[in-house]
Amino acid sequence: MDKTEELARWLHDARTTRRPVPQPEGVALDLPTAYAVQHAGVALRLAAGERRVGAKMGFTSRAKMAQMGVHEMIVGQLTDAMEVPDGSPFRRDGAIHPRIEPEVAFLVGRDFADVPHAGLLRGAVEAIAPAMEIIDSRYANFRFSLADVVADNTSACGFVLGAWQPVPREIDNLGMALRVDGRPRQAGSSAAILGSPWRALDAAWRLARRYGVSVPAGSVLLAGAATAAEPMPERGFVEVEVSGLGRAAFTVGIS
Ligand code: OOG
Ligand code: MG
Repeated sequence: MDKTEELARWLHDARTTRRPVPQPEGVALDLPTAYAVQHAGVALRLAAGERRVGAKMGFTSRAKMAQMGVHEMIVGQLTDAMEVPDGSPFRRDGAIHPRIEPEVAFLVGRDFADVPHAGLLRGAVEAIAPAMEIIDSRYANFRFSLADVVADNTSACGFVLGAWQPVPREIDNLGMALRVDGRPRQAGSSAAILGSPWRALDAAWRLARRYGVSVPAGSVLLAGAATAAEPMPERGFVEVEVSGLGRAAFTVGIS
């Protein structure tokens, strides 16, 4: 096994056994290698029968960068096994130390590879939805460098999508609220996502091209959290509301 495969397998096993691994010491990955590890990890999931359904941006808001001490955007990959249908339960015992992020999702109607310029991608967006991402670092204490988190598929664990909506004319300042059992936990605006979630789409196109992330037509793209991530409670009804777009929810620990 080469180094890339070995690191991918190590992170894969951490995820499936729910045993976090220490942040690798003395192994300074460069970004192309880190993305190669991410690809190898996704390949392990695809080989196990999962399907690719989209991509996600990370660190598109200052709140997230400050929370994690990381200062560059990253892209990760989503599979069908990660989707938590709106309103359904999430198995918390299947994760290590999950956190929740309020996001918006785009439904992209063209393969990124067929779009010659980032600006042209906006016209290919078919719908938008209120969303939550569930992140769960495979590293102990959520401690990682930029390359470490890229290798760990950007902490991707789960995502919840509300109903798809036609894209409103203005999406640059939508109120975003994350609530647990009706109580506010995080609140922000879509403006926190690079000034506009459209910029997250542009950035996704650039990063996906640079690092060989495949985003076929019909993919979901998560734009990145508008606020800091919130630790997942042991139990409760977790809900995001995005003004003008609606809500998405899941339950944890309630049978
Ligand atoms: C990495 C994932 C960041 C976002 O929305 O900014 C992310 C992490 O914080 O563990 O998904
Ligand atoms: Mg996220």
